[in-house]
Amino acid sequence: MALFLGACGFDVPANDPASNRDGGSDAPQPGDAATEATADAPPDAPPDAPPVWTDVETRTVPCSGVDVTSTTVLLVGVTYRLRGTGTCTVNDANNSQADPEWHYFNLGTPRDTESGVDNGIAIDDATPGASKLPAWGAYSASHTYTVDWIGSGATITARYHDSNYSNNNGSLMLTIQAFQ
Ligand SMILES: [Ca+2]
Ligand SMILES: [Ca+2]
Repeated sequence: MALFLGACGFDVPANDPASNRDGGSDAPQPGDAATEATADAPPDAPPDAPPVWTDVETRTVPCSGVDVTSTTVLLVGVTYRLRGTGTCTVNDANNSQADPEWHYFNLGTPRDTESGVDNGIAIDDATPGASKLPAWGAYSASHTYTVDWIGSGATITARYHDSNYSNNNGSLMLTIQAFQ
């Protein structure tokens, strides 16, 4: 057992002068204490504020289908949150309303898609189609949705997807949140 511990550095021959300076586990040494003081905050320093989800950029996303590119660069591999909210008009003939994922909710059962297009705010996807990212989730009467989004070391571009932009009015809101 002693040989094993010695190999691991927890036991030092009594005649080794090094044991008087460092490596002894039974008594604090000045070198150890200094290292710990550097690594840890002083006892009387105020604690760091815990990180919280913080809005870093909020942009208007017109339902006319124009691209909106963030000024924020989302760091690669870092998890952010995107919050989409608001309502706009996606058919001015029947006043069908839309939010970041759903539409028609003011006229009947909320619809996810229309004419083969998944209506809603898409990120980094310029082409309306049968699916998009993100999927903002189940219908919410508050019209507010939050999803995680992993940064790719670049800005993000939002675009409202619809099968027919000619009868749209208004805009939605997109907020980028960072845990900081
Ligand atoms: Ca439309
Ligand atoms: Ca949808």
